[in-house]
Amino acid sequence: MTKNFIEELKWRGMIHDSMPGVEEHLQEKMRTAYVGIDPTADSLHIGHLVGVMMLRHFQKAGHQPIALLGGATGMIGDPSMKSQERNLLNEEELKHNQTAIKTQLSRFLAFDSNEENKAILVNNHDWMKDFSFLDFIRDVGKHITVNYMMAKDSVKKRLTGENAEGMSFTEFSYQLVQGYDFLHLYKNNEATIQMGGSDQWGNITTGTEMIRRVEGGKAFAVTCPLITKADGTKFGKTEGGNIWLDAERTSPYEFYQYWLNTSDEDAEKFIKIFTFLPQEEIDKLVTQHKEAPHQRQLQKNWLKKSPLLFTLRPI
Ligand code: 545
Repeated sequence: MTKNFIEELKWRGMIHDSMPGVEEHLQEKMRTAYVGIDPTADSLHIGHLVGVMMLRHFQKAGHQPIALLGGATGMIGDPSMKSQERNLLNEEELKHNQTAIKTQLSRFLAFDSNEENKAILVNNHDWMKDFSFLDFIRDVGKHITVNYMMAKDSVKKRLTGENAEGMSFTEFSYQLVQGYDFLHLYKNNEATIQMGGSDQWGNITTGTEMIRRVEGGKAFAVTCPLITKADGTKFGKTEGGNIWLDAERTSPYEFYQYWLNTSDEDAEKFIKIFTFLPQEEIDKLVTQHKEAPHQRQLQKNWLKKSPLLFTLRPI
């Protein structure tokens, strides 16, 4: 393939973990990978963007990206790294959120192009809605032990330990549905890679395990780090709340200010994650910036070149 997708993400600081062999797997031919997004809100915030940027890089490297909208998983609620049970979303909230997220994703990924590796949008509700409970616990549940499920970091502290909060069967079963998604996309779209933030490693590996046990197939997990700021405050959040991609929630002015006020250290990190500028151009911008940091050229410059600007137009 044109260039090494993993190498490109590595120097950008976008790889937290990846399964051995994925680089060779990607060099052999065009591959298909997916990232899932649950419609738990009616807008993405910039913390969710890294998964989308990974899909964009994946496509630029000549591979086929799939974005999965979690119409079914959004009805359950992902317990990964969450310290307590979430409230279930009602049907109209889910419908509303799905429409909004779909619109936002279409700004970053061209789902309607006629390229060979055009981006595809799928919704796991489409294949889960016909699955009866009996068929699911028989045909999917049989392949994964409860021991395996409980061993996941993503749910462990909720189930074991002295102050374990406990977890509903609903949330506990979530990883089986996400795991089945991967199996479904492996069988129907030849998807052999699932990507996501580091919080998704447990859910993704339940899928690679299902693919191994049911199909005897090899599939891979690639995760990106959850973005942190040098001063330890949470990325994408201000005292006013999240930095949303929806201009009705975060005004273009606030959005621009957030990036402008990024520290020099963070700007050097974010320019690699949120733009597609090549390494030599980024190195040049960083060197210039270091000569006159007070001009904030790095902060001003990279925003102009970032696909983030697509989102400044109100929806
Ligand atoms: C569902 C079914 C699949 C595969 C994945 C999923 C979704 C996954 C999950 N992902 C997170 C998410 O956040 C809510 C978005 C609000 C609009 O919950 N189980 O949907 C985040 N994801 C992006 C990154 C993430 C993750 O969308 O993976 O780590 C945040 O950076 O938390 O078959």
